[in-house]
Amino acid sequence: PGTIYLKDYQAPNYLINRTELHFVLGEEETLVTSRLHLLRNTENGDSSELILDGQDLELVEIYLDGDVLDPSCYEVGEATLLLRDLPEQCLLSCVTRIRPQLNTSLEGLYRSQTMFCTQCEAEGFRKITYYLDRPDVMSVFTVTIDADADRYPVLLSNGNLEETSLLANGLTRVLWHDPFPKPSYLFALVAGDLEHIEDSFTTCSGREVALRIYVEEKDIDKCDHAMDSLKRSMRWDEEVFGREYDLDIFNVVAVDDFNMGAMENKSLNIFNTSCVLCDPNTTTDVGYQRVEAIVAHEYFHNWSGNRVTCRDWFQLSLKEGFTVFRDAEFSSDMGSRTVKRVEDVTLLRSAQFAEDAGPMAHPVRPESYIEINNFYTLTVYEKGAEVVRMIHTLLGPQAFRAGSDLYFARHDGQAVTCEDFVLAMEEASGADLGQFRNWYSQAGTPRLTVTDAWNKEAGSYALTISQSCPATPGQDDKKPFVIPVAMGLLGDAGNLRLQLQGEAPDPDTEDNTHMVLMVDKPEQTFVFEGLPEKPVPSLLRGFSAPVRLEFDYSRNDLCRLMSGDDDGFVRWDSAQSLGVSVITEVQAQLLAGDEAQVDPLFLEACGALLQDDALDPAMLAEMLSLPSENYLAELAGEGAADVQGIYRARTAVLAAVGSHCREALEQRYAQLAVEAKYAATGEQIAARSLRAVCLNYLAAAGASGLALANAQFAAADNITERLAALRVLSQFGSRSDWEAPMAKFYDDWGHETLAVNQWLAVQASMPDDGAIARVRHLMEHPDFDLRNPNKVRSLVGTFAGQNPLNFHREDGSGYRLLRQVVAELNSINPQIASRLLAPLTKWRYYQGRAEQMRSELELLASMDGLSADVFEVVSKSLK
Ligand code: DPP
Ligand code: ZN
Repeated sequence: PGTIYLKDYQAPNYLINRTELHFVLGEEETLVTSRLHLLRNTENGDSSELILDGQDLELVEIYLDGDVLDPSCYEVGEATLLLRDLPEQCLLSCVTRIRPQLNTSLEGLYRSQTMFCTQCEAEGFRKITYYLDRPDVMSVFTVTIDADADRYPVLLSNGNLEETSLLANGLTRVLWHDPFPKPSYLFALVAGDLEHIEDSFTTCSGREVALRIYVEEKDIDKCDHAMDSLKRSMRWDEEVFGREYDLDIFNVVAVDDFNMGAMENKSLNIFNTSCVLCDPNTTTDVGYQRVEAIVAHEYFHNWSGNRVTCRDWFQLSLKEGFTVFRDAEFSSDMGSRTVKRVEDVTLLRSAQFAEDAGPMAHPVRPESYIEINNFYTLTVYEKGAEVVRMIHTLLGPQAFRAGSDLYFARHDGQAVTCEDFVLAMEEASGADLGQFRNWYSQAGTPRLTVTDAWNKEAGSYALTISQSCPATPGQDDKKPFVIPVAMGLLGDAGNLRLQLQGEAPDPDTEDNTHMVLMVDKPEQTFVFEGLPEKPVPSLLRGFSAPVRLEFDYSRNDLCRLMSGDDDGFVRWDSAQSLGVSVITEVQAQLLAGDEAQVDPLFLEACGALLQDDALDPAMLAEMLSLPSENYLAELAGEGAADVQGIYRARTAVLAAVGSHCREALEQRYAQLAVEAKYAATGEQIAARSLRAVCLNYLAAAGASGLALANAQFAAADNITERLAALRVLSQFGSRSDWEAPMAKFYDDWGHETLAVNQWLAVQASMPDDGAIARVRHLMEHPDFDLRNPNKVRSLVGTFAGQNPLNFHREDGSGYRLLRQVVAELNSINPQIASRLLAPLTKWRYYQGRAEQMRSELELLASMDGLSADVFEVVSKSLK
């Protein structure tokens, strides 16, 4: 497979102004007739040759302007259709035969259970018909679908339904027309025997929009939360971004077999069932929040993605980074802003930082790829959103909104670049984002090293901040970034007034305790004056930039920030840092053969937190959660992560806190019991999350915690509490503790796919010696299916990603298991195979494991028939 470069971008030499498609859906095969209204793109030369994309297609007929095309005028290649001597304007028509029933890649048109559905982003449309399958070719689509009336009473595509008729042969025919030009990746089709719920939304200008969610009949009661979320998203986008919906209909369809979470096809969003269905017995609290966020994300794409789309796939973050920023703002407004921020930063630091330090590291706007599917990454999405957030911080909310308005107004109906976005932000605000653009072009996580100096006589305090960025593949030397460092200074009685040396006091704010320092040079010193005492610096408030920050805090300083800072994020982050430092210390003690001695300071800090009734329980739950094993491994650095040591130390700290704070934990646990019927309200969710944290500590500390977990499992009226109990029992108990409840869970909920998936995940993350045999055994379970991405992710993905102790077993059996599954999936579903592989690519991190991990990668590399997806990840990570 070859490499594609951003620098080679060329505009298409033909445009497709109108696209008419006719599908005849059958049980063996589907016939697709296309009518493409082509127009030469004279801006881009006058070549009469056109190369269309096409994959796994059988070309049955081909016509030009109504006449059969002479075979000398075209050539069918492996993944192309080459056309010669095309007139400047013409109608090209093709009939292709495809076999959706055999399509296990879940790209293009395929079967999921009893229905037909599509997934065309990024390059799936070429598996439907020959086309210019690239986002800068925008076309008005008209779609006719013929299908068996009994089997497929529901036939959907983008835009408006214009006609329905019954054909003589027992087929229904529908005609859909989408007035908005769109790229092929936003095309969608669904056919099935589906039920739907319906609601409506009145837009700010008074248009009535019909909202429908389509699901299999058995799931019809699980749609309400998604519908409410959709309406909230539509209102929020009007209020906060001034974006109104533009058609009279908006459809959502839930499908079981789906590679991604969901897809923003114009007016026909297709969702993975796991990201849209909600029921207290199948969906956890976190799941409810995820559904709200993803419904919003896909809806927001209607403007940031669909009305204004990407010129090429290197610009993916243009729509994804911006839309993740938008959905994060939405979630913050719907719930707790600080908790949402903590969740996002946790993901960024434990997974995106690792990606940015690994063999697949790439800039937010990559410069090359082999397989674009490999670039739907945490870097493009989450770091991309952080870059947009920094622009928001630099410009302020009003200028940012002006920039967003200008961007949408100027580029409506166009396919544009990240540069166009930045230009609109600059023009609307007057800001110079020249150097800021390095965030788009340079990979790697910048490191900020901060030192301080206190001058008692002068009452001045100096912070010296230096930045650097490690080399990443293809980028050895990095230019300095523009890094907004939001900060404050904490004194004995609270946050201190900030006065920078050489700057006039800010007349607007009497109580000036917060500021954003612009770090844009390799090293800078900021001096604060007029201070009554030596402060503790509160740095990177709200995680104002996606960087690693190093400052030599004492444990006392961290405790002070934890309890006394104005910024919720810094309070949480200080608790994390304290946790890291304590766990690392215990790890060294255990390694030396000593007993674990957990610093009493930490135990008391946890105790104090538990007594803090003023803190939001959701926030308290976050502050009391120890850093994850993965994050600790990431912090250990290359060649130094000792998973067993980390696990033992972390468990010892859990147990120590559990014993030390037993009374307070038991008290909180009891107090927070939710008596009311399950509801996914902020208050209930907060209570359950803090209870789960308490239960975890108590169970780590011994039998009484396990007894509580058992009682919780028996009494729960929802999956959140059931799973929390099962998790605790299976993490800290012995077989006799978890065996019966594990079996009971399946007996009770085995008929609910989404519940079974989580049951698989709990078992995949168990730390005991039987884990690998258990995962292999579960792969034989009648409910497991290698063709279903959700099942694979739940069982194998969780095992490799969330069970470090067993994945990294010394005998290499964890690696072997993953390699075998990837090898099998390579031909079934390359996209999922390549994603699953990620944990093996981190071979540089793990102490004493590099050879074993590499050798599994090498085995994959030597396989016949390796997909481009897996090839790219394997070959880059072996470099
Ligand atoms: N469906 C994916 C998303 O919305 C890709 N566009 O992020
Ligand atoms: Zn998206």
